[in-house]
Amino acid sequence: MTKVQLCKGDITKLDVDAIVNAANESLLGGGGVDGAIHRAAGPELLEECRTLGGCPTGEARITKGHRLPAKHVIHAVGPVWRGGTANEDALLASAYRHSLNLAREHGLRSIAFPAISTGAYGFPKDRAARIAVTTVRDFVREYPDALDLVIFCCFDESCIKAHEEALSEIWPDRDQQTAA
Ligand code: AR6
Repeated sequence: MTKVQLCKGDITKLDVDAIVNAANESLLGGGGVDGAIHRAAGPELLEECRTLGGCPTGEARITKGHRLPAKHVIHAVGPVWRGGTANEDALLASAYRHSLNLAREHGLRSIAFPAISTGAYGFPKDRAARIAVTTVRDFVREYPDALDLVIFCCFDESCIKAHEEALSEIWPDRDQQTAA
């Protein structure tokens, strides 16, 4: 059974097998959660990212966690919001799905997601939360033994609220774990 946890705070502090980064196609760092992850992981992360040659929108790449408590970073590239008619929903779902598949392929048991695309990339938070929750739910139903824990890590109250609503609407029968 995969437990699902919603937590508020800084994803760089989480001691899990992988934290997911909301990266851009260059994979060479940026602001927001990407900046925070690179600062906390140290320059070795950027060095490793340079070897990857970027990543298309809707996909993800895995690196080590370097100086982070997390063992790995999964760098997912979500879409820039362009009003909803540029395949944004499918691309966001794909970024989550690729991240979950990478975790499974590497035998990782715990993963924490930030709210990909909802900062600099402007994706509406409620809509993004519903896509995040649906994609994780579908993965967990398909691979119930792959993961022990999935964390949705929110940085602010509006993100928490969006995920709480999405979770109770879309995945009421999930295995919940209360925040530590
Ligand atoms: N821990 C958890 N969540 C965080 C943290 C943190 N330390 N810091 C910010 N957030 P954003 P995007 C939340 O802008 O929209 C970068 O420059 C934030 O509140 O980080 O996917 C990249 O290099 C928001 O809810 O990512 C790209 O160029 C969420 O993380 C671009 O921004 C995502 O906000 C990607 O934009």
